[in-house]
Amino acid sequence: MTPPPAQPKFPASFVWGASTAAYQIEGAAEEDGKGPSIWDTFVRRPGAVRDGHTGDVACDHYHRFPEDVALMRELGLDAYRFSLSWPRVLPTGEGKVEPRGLDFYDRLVDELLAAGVAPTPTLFHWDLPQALEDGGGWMARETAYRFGEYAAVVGERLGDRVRRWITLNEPFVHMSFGYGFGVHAPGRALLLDAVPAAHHQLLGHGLATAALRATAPGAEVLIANNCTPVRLRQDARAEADRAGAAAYDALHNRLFNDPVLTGSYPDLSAYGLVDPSWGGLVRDGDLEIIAAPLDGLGINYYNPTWITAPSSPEAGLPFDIVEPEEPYERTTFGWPVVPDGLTDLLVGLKARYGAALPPVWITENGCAAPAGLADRARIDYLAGHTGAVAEAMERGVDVRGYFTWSLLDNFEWAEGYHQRFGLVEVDFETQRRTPRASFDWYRELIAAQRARHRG
Ligand code: IFM
Repeated sequence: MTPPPAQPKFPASFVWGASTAAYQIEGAAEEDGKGPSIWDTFVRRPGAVRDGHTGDVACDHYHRFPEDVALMRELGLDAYRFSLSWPRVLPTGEGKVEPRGLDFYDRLVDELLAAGVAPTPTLFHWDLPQALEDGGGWMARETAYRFGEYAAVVGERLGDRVRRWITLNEPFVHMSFGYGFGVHAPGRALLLDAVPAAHHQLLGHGLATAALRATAPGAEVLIANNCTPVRLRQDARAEADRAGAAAYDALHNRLFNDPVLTGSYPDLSAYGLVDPSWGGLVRDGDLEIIAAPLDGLGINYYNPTWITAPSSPEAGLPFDIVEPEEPYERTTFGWPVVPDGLTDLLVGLKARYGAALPPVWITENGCAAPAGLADRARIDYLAGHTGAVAEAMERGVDVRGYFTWSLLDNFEWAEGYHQRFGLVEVDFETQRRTPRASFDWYRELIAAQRARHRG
């Protein structure tokens, strides 16, 4: 096992955490008045999810959360990032609150606090109430207002005990996979016409930020953006490749970071969006709402993206995504393992946004590794990436915490249960939880960091 003492020293206040999401772990898909979400619908579409897996039961966390919180306590976590299922709280996304749904999160928060783990809820991790999707989903501006109202309901109930909140998880991935390519729920393949789903999620973020601050005194509000450093291949450095890389960076990273940090959208003219209101989509005052000052920027990092100019002028996008030349290790998902990409990303954010960059939180980072308990690959991944965070901090980036993805093996969206991201193995037949070697490694890392500050 990689010895934790080889790890760099993080500040005493650094927060060590782990992340999950409601649809990926809770199960209880139809229990206690919960309404259907777009994922409950999507998983039933033939061929949508590998082997027809669903999140109906998942890790049965809805019933087993005390056992899961006990694992967090054993791990020594400072904080736990989970998401609330919007249709568990508001079965149709608006109007009548389902008290049993809200009670579940109330109990979870209390259990976490009793274990000394700070609850860090995300309000939206892709499981939109189906009723709202029926009205247009995030393509409809009204959904942003419904999201603000939902945030107020949750803030009122949990705001006396929750300090740090995350509004949205990875709006880029939800827009592109869910509305652009249709490989995630709601399964709409609108390609570039999916851009309203970006603006409306961001507007929802701004409205939810205000609602949380109004209902939860002292709330600290973050957004969790999936970010990727954009790289060029060694053999492809022509101007056209650079333009492709800039266009990709604008779509994946800047479309979601610029408005919340600077109150403006990046240049998307490479995508045909030339007029500043994007055909009336962006209304007067929207960007002021979206740019409400944040207490932190959450970053979900998995790997860089290599880009070239589009291979043919007829290609629908102003870039091609290509493979790197370097023979990187790969996760079982096939994603390259590139810890220094995380350092580059963080240092790049600081260079781009300067004083406008609030404290950064790594809200997700982890890997899918082969099944089994001796997950050497995950230990190496975590050691490399926590080291990369320390390197960025040495280079002046204010990083406040690190949440690994994920505490438990769980429902990995279109991959079903085939990709195992957990520090804890879950046997989906018996629901037995077994900590892996990476669990012990992370526990020892956290303990060693604490000991260093005591000693
Ligand atoms: O499982 C997902 C999570 O829901 C969002 N970020 C990436 C993870 C791994 O694919």
